[in-house]
Amino acid sequence: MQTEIPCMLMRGGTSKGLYFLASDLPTDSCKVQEVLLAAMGSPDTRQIDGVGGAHPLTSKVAIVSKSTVEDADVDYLFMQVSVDKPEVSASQNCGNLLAGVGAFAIEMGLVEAGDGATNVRIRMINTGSITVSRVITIAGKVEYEGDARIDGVPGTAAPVNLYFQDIAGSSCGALLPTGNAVDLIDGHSATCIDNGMPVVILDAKEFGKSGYETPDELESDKELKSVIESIRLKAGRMMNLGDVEKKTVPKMCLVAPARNGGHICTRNFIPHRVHEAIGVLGAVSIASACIIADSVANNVSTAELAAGTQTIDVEHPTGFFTVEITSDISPDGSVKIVRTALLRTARKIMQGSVFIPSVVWNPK
Ligand code: NQM
Repeated sequence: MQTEIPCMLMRGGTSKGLYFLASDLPTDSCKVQEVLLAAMGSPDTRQIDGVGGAHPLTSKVAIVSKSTVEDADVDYLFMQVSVDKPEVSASQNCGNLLAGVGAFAIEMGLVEAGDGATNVRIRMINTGSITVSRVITIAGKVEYEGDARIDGVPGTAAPVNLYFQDIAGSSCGALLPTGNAVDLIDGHSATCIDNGMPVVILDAKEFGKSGYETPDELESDKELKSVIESIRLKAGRMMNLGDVEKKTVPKMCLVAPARNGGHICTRNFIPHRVHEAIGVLGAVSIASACIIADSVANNVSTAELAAGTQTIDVEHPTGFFTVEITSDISPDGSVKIVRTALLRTARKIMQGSVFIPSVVWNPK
């Protein structure tokens, strides 16, 4: 008999994945990984024997439980399930799947819904940081429908507002983990930054690219990918992430001047496929780099170097990602990011059970 595990399939922002209660999964973390691989149908480029969508952005998992700390309502552990390798990684956060966590927590009775909207305090276990997610709730139920629109998702839905505080250095220990706004890696200028997601920012021009290529054009350029991977492996060590060969961080971002009215144009390697849009915390890190003097991002962006609150529009292959950023200048003159806020949407697509072959997990 196959093992039946309750779960929900949700779109969170521009990603999609399975949402589980931690209590429905095995207690042993190795077993959890085997179960998630089987649920998604990995390793297999088509993920034909599971629910994964044959792309890293649709091969994601959120594991949610009541929080064990006082200042959060729920704990959220993000797991990236590799499509074509038998690998599951907890080395990064996912701000897109995060957009569905508040709704899932309310639906599963972990958080009581307020009238009109409910603020859910979510501890992101992967990095230990806390975010507040504002979910629209009407008469005690999550409202998924509404007028909010985000680029990369057709149609409209109810808004999910996400607020981040103190996420600088959450994976690498510092906003600028190398101590510099710019480093030279393999002869290229690189800004290594972590404001919620470790990202290495590179000037597309230095790589013979315009920065306006399509994801397919960039993905099919094998030489470019190998040059970028070589920089990534070195940057990973410089950013206190150790050997990142099997990790999904740091992300690699090619930047160019905005050309559609935004502040900067981006193409993101996550890290081996090119994003059709942009990751949430990836966008937060890149927007933060835009207001750091001399960074690779600042050099091509039109963002102002002033402290205070400003809105930064990050262009990506399918539109814009807008980050509201509040910054301060520390006594030593360095930039301190105080708070960021952004808009996502999420939708419950399916609720039921995923069936796992008993050879993978048979708890009876
Ligand atoms: O950066 C893609 C996504 C992500 C992650 C990635 C994300 C984030 O679009 O917070 O959302 O792996 O870079 O889901």
